[in-house]
Order: sequence, then C-alpha cells, then structure tokens
Amino acid sequence: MSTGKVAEKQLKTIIIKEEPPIAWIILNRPEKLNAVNMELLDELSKALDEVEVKDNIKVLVITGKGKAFSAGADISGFKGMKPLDALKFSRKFQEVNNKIEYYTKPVIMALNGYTLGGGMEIAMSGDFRIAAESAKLGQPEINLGIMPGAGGTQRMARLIGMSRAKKLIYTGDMISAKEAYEIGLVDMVVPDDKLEEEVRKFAYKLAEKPPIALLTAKYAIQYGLQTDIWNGLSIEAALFSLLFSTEDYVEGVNAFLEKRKPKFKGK
Ligand code: CO8
Repeated sequence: MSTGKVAEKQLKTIIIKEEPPIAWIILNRPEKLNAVNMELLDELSKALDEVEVKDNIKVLVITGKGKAFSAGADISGFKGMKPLDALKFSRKFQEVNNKIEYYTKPVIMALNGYTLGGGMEIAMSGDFRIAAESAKLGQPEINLGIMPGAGGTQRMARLIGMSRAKKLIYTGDMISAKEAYEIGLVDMVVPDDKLEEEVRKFAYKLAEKPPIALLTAKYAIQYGLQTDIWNGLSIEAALFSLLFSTEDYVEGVNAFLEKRKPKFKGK
C-alpha cells in the first residue's frame, strides 16, 4: 500500500518520517532515553501540526530511538524548579498530550523499550499501544517525591481502572509488556524484532478505512466517555448522521452491493 516515497526530516530532538499513508514521529534523544525537555515538547507539538494537515498521511505512529520509547520528563530540569515553572511545564506537556488524544488521524504508539513517567503519559494519549516484548512500563514519579503531571493520573485511571492505576502510581513499579497487556495498558505485545513490521501492518489496515468515519468514531467514543450515556448517544447520532454526507459512505455501500473492495478517499 505504501507509495514507496519516504521523506525524513531530522530536528534536534525528534525525527519526522513520512512514508505515505503513514508517518512516524521518532523521539530522538537516545543517549538520555528520550527524556522529554521543553525543546522536545516544542518540536513534538510542531511536528504534530505539520503532519496533521497532510491528506496523504492517514495514520501517525510515535516511537522512540534506542532502548526507550521515553523514560519520562527530563529530571535534570527539575533541580531548583519552582512551583510556577512546574505548573507551566505540566500544562505545556498536558497540551501536547491533549493534541495527540484529539488528533484527527489515528495515533499508534510503538513502545520499543522503557515507557516511563511522561513517556507513559504520551503513550496513553494515543489510540493504541503496541509494545515490544522487552518494553518496561510505569509511572515512577513517586520515587522522585512527585506524581504524574502530564495527564497520567487521569488517563491511566480511565484506561485501566482506578485501583490498578493507583497501584502503579503509588508504588512506582515498572511492569513488563506482558503484564501491561494483561491489565489493558497496552493492546498488543510483539517480539522486539517484529515491532516495526507489526505496527506497520496495523497502521496499513487502519489507513485503508474511511478517515472521516474513523475520526467520528474516535470522537464519539472519547467525548461520549466524558458524559452520561444520553448525551453520549446524542453525540453518536449526530456524528453518525454526518457520515451520510460523505463520498466514502456512497463508495462503501456501493462497493458492498457490487461485491468489490471499497476505495475510500477521505471525502
Ligand atoms: N531524565 C533525564 N535523564 C534521564 C532520564 C530522565 N527521565 N532517564 C534516563 N536518563 C539518562 C540517565 O541519566 C543517563 O544519562 P547519563 O548517561 O548522562 O548518566 C542516560 O539517560 C541513560 O540512563 P541510565 O544510565 O539510567 O540507563 P539504565 O538502563 O541504567 O536505567 C532507567 C534505565 C531504569 C529507565 C533509568 O534511566 C531511570 O530510572 N530513569 C528515570 C525514570 C523516571 O523516573 N522517569 C520519570 C521522570 S518524572 C516525569 O516523567 C514526570 C512527568 C510529568 C511532567 C510534567 C510536569 C513537570
């Protein structure tokens, strides 16, 4: 399905690789286990904006270079940090994660290694998490005398339930990819040397689906979960009916009736 055209752009802390119909954002501070500093947050935020407007990119994958997805916020920046600076950092980090959560394309997190603290918080903002067998996950902030501050207390409890989230956040323990799978923190565990292949396979599968219907399904689920079922059902009905104004719905129904594979255009 790939067009074969790959464009790679290296910034200071990330790499953007466009390989239509998918794009990769690779966190790239491997010598610091891709620890997240302000520069990385800025570059990640801009890269997200840049990829978002590209119609030929249907799915975004975020991963890390080296032995970590990300070992969290850059702890070296915490020394001497004042509460107001921490608030600003937390809000900025939350904004980037919110941007990922409400991204208009599906976002797959390819967890290639340590996925800790702020790294775990980035990972939980995506639609899916596919972990390499050797990945280690957790929220170790408690061991630094702090707590998750980039959405972790909220997203983890919603994703895996309150007591499981409390257990990970209170103990700071790292868990294996297999344990993470068992509690629903990751969606798939694959052998380390198959991570890229499996992620690409899943991304291509999503890339063939009608993009607007994927987006409305995502928003119905996410906005719906934040409200009561009656409002959630109204959101669903409104978004469902909107799809009947798309060319892709005409194509999907015609293809079924003509017994052929649909070709969706995102229109
Ligand atoms: N920040 C800065 N540097 C880091 C980080 C980090 N989070 N993690 C690793 N590094 C650095 C190490 O200091 C080391 O650098 P150097 O070679 O210059 O000494 C290099 O990366 C390699 O790391 P290690 O030598 O420690 O590698 P190991 O394989 O021995 O250990 C671990 C790997 C277990 C992952 C270990 O590095 C570790 O425990 N890292 C810290 C994990 C952690 O505590 N993460 C949570 C950070 S706090 C956070 O994420 C808060 C998020 C909310 C922020 C929003 C509001 C402020």
